[in-house]
Amino acid sequence: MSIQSFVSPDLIRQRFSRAMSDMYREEVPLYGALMELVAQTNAQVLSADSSVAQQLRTTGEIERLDLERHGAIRVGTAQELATLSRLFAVMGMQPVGYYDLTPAGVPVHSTAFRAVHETSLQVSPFRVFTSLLRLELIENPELREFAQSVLAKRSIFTPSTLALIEKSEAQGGLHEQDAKDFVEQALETFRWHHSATVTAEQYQKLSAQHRLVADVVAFKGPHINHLTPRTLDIDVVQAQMPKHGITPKAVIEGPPRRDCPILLRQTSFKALEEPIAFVDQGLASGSHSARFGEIEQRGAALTPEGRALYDRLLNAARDELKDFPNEENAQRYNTLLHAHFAGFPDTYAGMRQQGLAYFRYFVTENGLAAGGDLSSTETVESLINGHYIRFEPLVYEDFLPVSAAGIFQSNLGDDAQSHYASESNQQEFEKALGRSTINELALYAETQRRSILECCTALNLPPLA
Ligand code: OOG
Ligand code: NI
Repeated sequence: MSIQSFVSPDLIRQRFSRAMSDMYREEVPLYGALMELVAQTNAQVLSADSSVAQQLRTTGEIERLDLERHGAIRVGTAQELATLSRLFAVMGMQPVGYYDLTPAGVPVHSTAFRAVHETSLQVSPFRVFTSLLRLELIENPELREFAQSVLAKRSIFTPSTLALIEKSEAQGGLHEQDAKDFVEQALETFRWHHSATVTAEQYQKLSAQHRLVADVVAFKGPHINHLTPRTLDIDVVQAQMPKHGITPKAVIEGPPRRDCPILLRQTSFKALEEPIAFVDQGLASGSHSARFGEIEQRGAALTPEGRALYDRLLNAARDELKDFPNEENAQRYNTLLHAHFAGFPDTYAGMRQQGLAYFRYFVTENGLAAGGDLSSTETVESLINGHYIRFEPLVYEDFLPVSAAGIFQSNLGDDAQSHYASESNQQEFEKALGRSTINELALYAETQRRSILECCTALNLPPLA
C-alpha cells in the first residue's frame, strides 16, 4: 500500500456531504422541496444577471454552488466534541471560529467545522455548525447530574467509525474501501432516532429546563437538525416559500438586501413536530421538534474594520426596534435595517478602498499582455488603476452569532428565552475540543495575500505585501 492511494480528505468530505444530503432528503421531504426551489431561483438569477454569473465564474463559485450546504448538530460532552473534531479531520474539516450563544439565551457555545484552504473549499464547501451544551448552566443540581449520567452512558459513534478514525490518524489517510466505509459509518452518528433514551417524565423535566437540553440529552446521538443550501437571492426564496408549502420565519437574519452582498443572510422554516417513543411508552407516544430547514445567501467576507461596522449598524437597528424581531415588527425591522446600513458602502471598490472586505486578485488580459514590462515600483493600487489586475470579493465561509441565535430561537419557541449571567468561555470550549479553534479572519487575510502573490508571480513582479 502506498501513500498515493489515499483518498483525499476533500473527496471524502464531498462524498460525505452528498450522503448526508441524501439521508436528510429521505428523512425530511420538505428539505427536498426547498432544494428544488433554491435550484430554480439560482438558475433564474444566473440567466437574468450575467454579471453575477461572470463573477461566480471568475471565483470558481459557480462550480461549487450546487454542492454548497451546511448542517448543524449539538453535542453534550467534551468527549463527544473532541471525537467529532477527529472525525471531521478525516474529511479535512477544522474547527473555525468560536461562537458564544449564551448572551442570546441559548446555553451552548459553538464552532464550525470546515475546509480552510480555498482549493479545498472549491472541492466541497461543506460545513457543520457544532454546538456544545453548557451543562454547567443547568441550575438544578439533580437535573444536571441526571443529564450527565444519561450522556455518560451513550456512545454516539459506531465502533467501526472509531476504528477508522484511528486508522486514518495512524497511517495519515484512508484508502478507497476504508473511505467508503467511513462515509457510511460516520453517517450513523447524525441519523434521526424515533425513540428517546429517557422516560416521558424525564423528557418533560429536561425540556422544562430548556428545550435544547432535551434535544441533546434525550436521544442516542446528535441528529443533524438542518441542511442549508446556498441561494443567490434569498428574498425571492423567502417570498416563494409559502407557495411551496413551506412557512418561513418572520425576518431574514443578517444584513439587509444590498447590491453587493456582505457576510451571510439566513432564513429558516419552523421545526417539524415529529413523533417519538419514550422508553416507558409505546411507539409514537410523544413528540419532539428539532429538525428544520434553512437557506442562506453568502456575500463578501469582512475585515475586522468591516465586521465592527456591521456589528455597530446591526446593533443600532436592533436597539431602535427595542425588541427581538418577530412577525409583528418585521416590516419596521427591515426599514430600520436599511436605514442604518446606508452607512455601509455598497460597491466593492468602496469596500476595498475603505478596507472593509477581503478580496481575491486576478491578473487581467491586459496584465498578461504587459508581461515582464511592469516596473518593480508597482503597488496593488497602481496595478488596479492600470487594469493589470482586478478583484472579486472573498466569500464569507463562516457564521454570525446573532443570526445563529435567531435561528435557534425561531426553532425553540419564544418560551425558550433564558438569561444566563455566565461569561463567554472560549478556553473551556477549546479544552473540551482538545485543540484551539482557528481564527477565521486570519484565513481570509491569508487567502487574500496568496492571491496577490500569485498575481506578482504572473506579472514578474517582486512580492507585494
Ligand atoms: C444551529 C443554529 C445556527 C446557523 O446557520 O447559524 C445555524 C442549531 O440550531 O443547532 O445553523
Ligand atoms: Ni444553519
